[in-house]
Amino acid sequence: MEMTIRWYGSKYDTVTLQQIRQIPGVKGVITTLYDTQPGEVWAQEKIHALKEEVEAAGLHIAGIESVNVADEIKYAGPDRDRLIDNYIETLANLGREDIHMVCYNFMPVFDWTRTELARKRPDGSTVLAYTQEAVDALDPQKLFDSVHDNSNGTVMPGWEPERLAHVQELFEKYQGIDEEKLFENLKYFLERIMPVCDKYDINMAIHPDDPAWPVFGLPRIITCKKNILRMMKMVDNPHNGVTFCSGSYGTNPDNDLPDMIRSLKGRIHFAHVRNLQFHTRTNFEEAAHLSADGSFDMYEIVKALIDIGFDGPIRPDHGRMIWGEVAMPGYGLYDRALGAAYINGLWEAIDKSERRDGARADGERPKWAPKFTG
Ligand code: DNO
Repeated sequence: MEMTIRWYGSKYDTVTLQQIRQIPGVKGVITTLYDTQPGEVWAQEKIHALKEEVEAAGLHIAGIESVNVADEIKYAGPDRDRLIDNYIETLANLGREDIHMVCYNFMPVFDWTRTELARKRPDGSTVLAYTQEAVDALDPQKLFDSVHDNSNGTVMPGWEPERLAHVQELFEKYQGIDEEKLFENLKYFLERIMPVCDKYDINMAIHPDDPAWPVFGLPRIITCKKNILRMMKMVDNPHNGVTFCSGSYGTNPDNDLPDMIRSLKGRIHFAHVRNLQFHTRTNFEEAAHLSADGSFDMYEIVKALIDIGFDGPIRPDHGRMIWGEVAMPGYGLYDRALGAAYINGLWEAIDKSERRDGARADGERPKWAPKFTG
């Protein structure tokens, strides 16, 4: 695996590349052209400039999150072929710049959904949280307004004001789109983009729907093992893969995360690792990455990734807001840096003990030889 941090670009992120560079083990960033709208072609020069900026800070681009898919592709509107052509051109431009992993999602209208952006925890940190009751009581426009007003002056990914100014119209376009239709439209999209992915060796990594069930009556399909395996089979190309996001699939406690990881061997191209704390099935908040702080056994999640030989980019996911930081909710520096350190620690411990248990006779220890770097 390669440990990475998500970075939104110098115009949008409160965290700098220089800060990221000092997180132990991080050489790669996961980034995007945050000022492009879904459906627009990403010019190669713009991608190149972003790459140069990242490299000048001693880092590299380990992948893109996200190249967003236009709603019109998801609901199969009359303009979808032109929009898919644009997507293909963007992928080719990324490939030409030697970028080989693209995270995207196929959620209608809204990307990830949280109902609170700063729920206070007993230790004084604040976290993103979700209750179904709040979603059921809200109309979508209000939810958008509250996300917009509480993002500490940042724009939350997937909640772009330009697009969501038309929430009502968007909802109308999805009338008649059920799960089966959405699957069909995803298949159509993937079949059209696979040739360019093959040509430039681009791993597409679909992000799960978060939460992993329909919200506001809109269908959601990337929610569980059965559906994700269906998606892998329906376009059976190794470039058609997934972002394994523990915090998103984990919103449904019936999803056995280590088992899902094992069933996706070879098709996980990107991993988001984070923990949740459940109060009830439909009331949860985002915890620190540490197992003891939340509901998940993070050791088992990391172990499953190691067991399947996962070697793609991985990143800590949403962090708590701690130590007085003011940043995009979920995307501050401090708690994500702690998350990266914790995941690195789990990884090293599991990886080494598995290799050694397999390779060494009882009682034998490798020679202790601290390295001198000169
Ligand atoms: C939220 C993110 C999502 C994710 C997209 C991928 O923090 O995990 O916005 O990036 O769904 O397209």
